[in-house]
Amino acid sequence: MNAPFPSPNPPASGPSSGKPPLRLLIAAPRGFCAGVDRAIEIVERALELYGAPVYVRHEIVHNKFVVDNLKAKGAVFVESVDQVPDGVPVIFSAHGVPKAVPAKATARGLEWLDATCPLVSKVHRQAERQIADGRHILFIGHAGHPEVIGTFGQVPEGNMTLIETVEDVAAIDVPADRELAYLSQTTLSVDDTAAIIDAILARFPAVVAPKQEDICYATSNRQGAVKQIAPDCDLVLVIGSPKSSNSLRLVEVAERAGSRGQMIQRATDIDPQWLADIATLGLTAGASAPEELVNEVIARIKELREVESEERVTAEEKITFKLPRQLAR
Ligand code: 0K2
Ligand code: SF4
Repeated sequence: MNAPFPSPNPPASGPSSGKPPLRLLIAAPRGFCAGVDRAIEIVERALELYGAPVYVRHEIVHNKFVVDNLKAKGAVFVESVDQVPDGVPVIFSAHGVPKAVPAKATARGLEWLDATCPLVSKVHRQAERQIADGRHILFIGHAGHPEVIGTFGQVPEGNMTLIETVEDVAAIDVPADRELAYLSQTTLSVDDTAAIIDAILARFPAVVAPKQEDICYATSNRQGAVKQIAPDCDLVLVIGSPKSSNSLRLVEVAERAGSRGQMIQRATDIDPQWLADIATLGLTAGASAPEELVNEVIARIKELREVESEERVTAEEKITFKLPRQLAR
């Protein structure tokens, strides 16, 4: 006989949950990298040291959840140093800034802290060195991205040409006797960048390469992890912001590896219909997306399906970066 009322505590999952099974493949590494950890810690430590408000130029990293948490602690986010009141410290985001930005802050007598990832700063120093050695730089990156704007702002105007695609290489217009070097944004597609570099080398065999790859370890490890799971997945969810270059690249990698890819900012973005007909779901998170959001998404998926999960680890990451000396304890 059927019970007159539904049980007050129905099983959330399990064989009797009645939910269809779903295999969940979770990519690792995923989520926060060392540069993001450091940038967020800089804002938190600055709030402790100076007290609120502390101003931050641009989203410290491209993640609304991170930014909202820091706002709640007293950080104020602006797009220009001009918006920072006198006497209040300002922090520059992980993506880096043109040289003119700290110069303006100094000229105004503002105290400033630089949360630029050391791996982005390394590209800045290489750009300066290539210019000092008399070379013109071919810079592989995405127009309008703050990291690209910051790196272009390390050298005098007219010394760097932006290359976004293989087609752009054919259109490069620099005097034949000008020595060339190439550099790149840290958060690009490993495969697209390799194709662009091949095209540059084919046209300019004498071009000077960076000492070490500019695409950072976190970007390439997260792409490698998605490549490993995507062929087994019907859909890969990427937790990240549409502004986040490294996260957008993970969606592309999933799609090129034979799955579908979908970016979500948090669990509430999941349309249950996406899961309706699938057997295997992949999950990863961009370098600016906290693990808290990964856990939230897993919990939501478990509300919808009977989940059997497996984490696939393709690399170990142990790298950490020191804080700026003003904040070192
Ligand atoms: O991937 P993006 O450069 O757009 O930046 P985020 O999503 O904020 O990730 C942190 C990386 C910052 C610098 O590389
Ligand atoms: Fe640094 Fe790479 Fe993280 Fe960007 S994605 S903050 S370059 S470690």
